[in-house]
Amino acid sequence: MAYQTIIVEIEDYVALIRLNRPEALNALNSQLMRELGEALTEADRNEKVRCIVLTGSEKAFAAGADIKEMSTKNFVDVYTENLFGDEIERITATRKPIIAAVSGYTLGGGCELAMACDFIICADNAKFGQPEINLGVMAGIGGTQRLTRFVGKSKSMEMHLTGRFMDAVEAERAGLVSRIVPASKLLPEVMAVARKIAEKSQIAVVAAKEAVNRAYETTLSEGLLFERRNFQALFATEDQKEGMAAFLEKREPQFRDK
Ligand code: CO8
Repeated sequence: MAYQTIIVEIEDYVALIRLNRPEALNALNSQLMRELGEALTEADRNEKVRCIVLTGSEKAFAAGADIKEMSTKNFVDVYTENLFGDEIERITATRKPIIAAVSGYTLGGGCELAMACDFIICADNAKFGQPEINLGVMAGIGGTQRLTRFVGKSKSMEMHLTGRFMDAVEAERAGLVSRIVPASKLLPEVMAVARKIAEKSQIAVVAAKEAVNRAYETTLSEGLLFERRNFQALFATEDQKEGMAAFLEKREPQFRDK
């Protein structure tokens, strides 16, 4: 499919989706969010995709929702359109793992988009923030909830109320990102992680992703039960037999997603 605001490449079972509005530091407008949703739906369906990487440019993952596009809207517009509401849910509904490879400005809706992915690996030049307060508004696609779960109330509250940015080191220390890599190595590193995930049994990958995400949605006892059922269910797969046999036979497993 031809997109104007994103670029999609598929290689080695990994779909690399690049946000591509360099003139606006990848600000998220309606077209970009719609195209991203379509690309994720395609990637989820495509048998040649086993992991997804979402990235921007070295200067900006995304500098927020498009302020120009939003500036003329009133309450009725954003309420009726449910601006970006469906699109952000499309990201969390994606069954295959999505890694956010984040470099430079990752602000407002851009930070919220990265946090809606399954995990974030960032470059050493990354800057995270929820500066909507400076525009007389606030986060609207998950920032107050997801950032708080990632970094705790104090830091999240301070960031939402002051609009200050967090650098990569602070983000890693606070648990927002899984790790930091040099900006020039970001994409090769993240693609290597994605290829590693793509080699696993995809049944186990989806089951594990579902279970980790449950930790954000439910009580501990329900989450533990969900985990146990997924664990038990994996014993109905050929990949479990293959994975354990390969270990005992000291060879690499050949997973077939069965
Ligand atoms: N929207 C639209 N255009 C943008 C945005 C944006 N968020 N960010 C940058 N741009 C544009 C600039 O206007 C500029 O365009 P032009 O050259 O035509 O003037 C171009 O990108 C380059 O930007 P700068 O010249 O400002 O670059 P600097 O390196 O000087 O500064 C900054 C970089 C610090 C990132 C600066 O651009 C900035 O502060 N951007 C805005 C950051 C921001 O406030 N983000 C939050 C936006 S609101 C939001 O995300 C709401 C989320 C909730 C969504 C709910 C549903 C919609």
